[in-house]
Amino acid sequence: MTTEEVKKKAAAGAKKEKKAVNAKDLTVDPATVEMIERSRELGIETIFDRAQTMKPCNIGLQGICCKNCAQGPCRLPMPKGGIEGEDTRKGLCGATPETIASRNFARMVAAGAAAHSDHGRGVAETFLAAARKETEDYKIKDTKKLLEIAPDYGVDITVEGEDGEKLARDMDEIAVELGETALAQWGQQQGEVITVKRAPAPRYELWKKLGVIPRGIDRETVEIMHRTHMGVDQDYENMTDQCTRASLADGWGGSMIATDLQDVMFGCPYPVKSSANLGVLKEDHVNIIIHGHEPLLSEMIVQASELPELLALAKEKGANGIQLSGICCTANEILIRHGVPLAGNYLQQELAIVTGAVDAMVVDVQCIMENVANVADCFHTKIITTNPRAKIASGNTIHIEFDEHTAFNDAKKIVKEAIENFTKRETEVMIPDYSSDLIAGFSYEAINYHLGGTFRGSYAPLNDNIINGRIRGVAGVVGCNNARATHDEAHITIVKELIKHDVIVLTTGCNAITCAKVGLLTPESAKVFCGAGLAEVCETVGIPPVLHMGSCVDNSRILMAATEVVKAGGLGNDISDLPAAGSAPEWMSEKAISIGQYFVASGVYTVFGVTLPVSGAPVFEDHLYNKLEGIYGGMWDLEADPIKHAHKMIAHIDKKRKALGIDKSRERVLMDMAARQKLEAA
Ligand code: NFS
Ligand code: SF4
Repeated sequence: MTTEEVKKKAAAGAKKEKKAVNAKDLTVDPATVEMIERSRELGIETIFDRAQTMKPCNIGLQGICCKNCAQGPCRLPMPKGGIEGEDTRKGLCGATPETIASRNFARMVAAGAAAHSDHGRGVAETFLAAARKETEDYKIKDTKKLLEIAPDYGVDITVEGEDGEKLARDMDEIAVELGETALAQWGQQQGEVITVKRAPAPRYELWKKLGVIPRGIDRETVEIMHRTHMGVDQDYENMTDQCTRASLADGWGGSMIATDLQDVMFGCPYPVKSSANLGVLKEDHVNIIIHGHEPLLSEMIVQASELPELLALAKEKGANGIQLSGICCTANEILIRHGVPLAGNYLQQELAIVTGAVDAMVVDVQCIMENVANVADCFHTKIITTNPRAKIASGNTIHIEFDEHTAFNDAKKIVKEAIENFTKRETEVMIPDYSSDLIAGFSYEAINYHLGGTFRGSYAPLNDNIINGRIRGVAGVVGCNNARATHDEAHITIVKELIKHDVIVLTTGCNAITCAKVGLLTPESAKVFCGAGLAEVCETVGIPPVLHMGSCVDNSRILMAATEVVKAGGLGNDISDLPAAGSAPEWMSEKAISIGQYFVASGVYTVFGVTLPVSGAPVFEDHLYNKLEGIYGGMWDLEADPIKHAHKMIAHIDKKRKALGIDKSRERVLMDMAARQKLEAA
């Protein structure tokens, strides 16, 4: 389509808006500003426009709309001015606001845990196929990691020789048994999800005492669906316990197993260089964007796009090469293992297509906006769906099913489709000229190596720097973008505020992409943005102050890093003792709720931005925000203001430093710094 035709077509589909909000008020990312403006110039409607024309429902926002049976929906909005005296609000069946809000919350946990875990199941199935050599396309690549994790799954890595000596066990045998054990965690009915035992011993014992250790990954999610059916669990505390079981089955189960097995198949990530933002697209290349979550697909596409025959085909079609890039967590997966650049985060998916330079957007599962199909329809861009779970009904997408047994061939077909499409570009290409350098790929193993100095080193040097006060604490800042908040603003403000106060940041998901775009994933940024203590550590070790650990499934890496810190000693006995906090500044996905719950149950104070759908049920809200601290040592919080948000985390970190008796050391470091700066100034 020519540019004029695009305008006509878009105008026919778009709703007329009153007055467009200035793009600069919708995002702090200059590339996104340019592309919002471009979309408007072409008359193409995006989520940024729809967020203006459609406001959220005030009752749903408070979490107190129940539609779990056909006598409802029953809506129990907070009376203006709050509750005076007894709260008499009830649904038809008598359900209280606490019951309704906790049921809705639990269903979010179930959906989030299911999304992560179903991803994990697919990985486990493919892993097993690879181990049994039923597929040529996937291999057991990282045998070092295989041997490291096998014992955690109860898999022997040695066999007894004839004289009783220990001999190395056959690698294929180990892999098959590991795959079988991993896959069995989903359907297991009794006992414990095996990887939960990786938590620090006191944490594991606490869970055991509370009776919240997940029995099987699928079972806990199904039980949430049962409990939230009309007329079942009507006790918000009991419901929260089930949220814990299902979320632990995610974070310490499905997600953790996914990360483990992906690392063994595709390699454990170590730091790589790359770049981020829409400027990574190349006008003279075939641009393929991979969007979604599962590395099973993207790993094959990375390989296919390097095939000489396909590169030759691209040349033949007039392109100078094939440029792969990613959006959302698929982007993070192929970045941390191959250095493939990041095109953008969640809210940039439609805008990537608006550049006119994307020949194919290949999607699998999760966080894919249905509207990409409408935007693509205004251009030559092909949307290629690949997963049988995730098709788009729109007539202008194509489905090339991706099967683990024929994966490489499927990937070749997809890449070829994109190359053929390169010649069909008609609309003027407009790629915003923004991209930033980055270093990513800090698995907990890599952090160990960087801070410890040897592969089998330990977290002791990190702990020392926390104890001596140069590093004030550790924050995990993760999660989505949300069209109800200014794109990227809270992410950047919170992370900068944290590192300015000497809090080192571990990041994943769309937060990681935001940090990448503003240069926070470079060692050089330490000098510019960090407090003196953290800057000194980063400069000495040569690491960025914000460590990119991968996708949202890789939040399990943060749990493992926290566990390593506990093990290294000197900072208490459990994750809840650590000067640490979690944050999801711009969350929107149900996965984030599952993640939040497993962080909290793991002992982490976890602050969400934007909103949480519990404000209409004050007793349940108090349970999440306050009471859980007495049970788990971690609790939820909500703070939409980014500066206050960061300072709530810092206050919690300081509270933990004080409890550990290391608050004074920090004062000494700061005095040292001041003294040194004075000397330097003199
Ligand atoms: Ni996480 Fe990753 Fe992004 Fe949110 Fe979606 S991509 S799995 S859910 S939007 S961070
Ligand atoms: Fe209303 Fe109760 Fe039915 Fe919910 S379960 S819709 S509160 S009657």
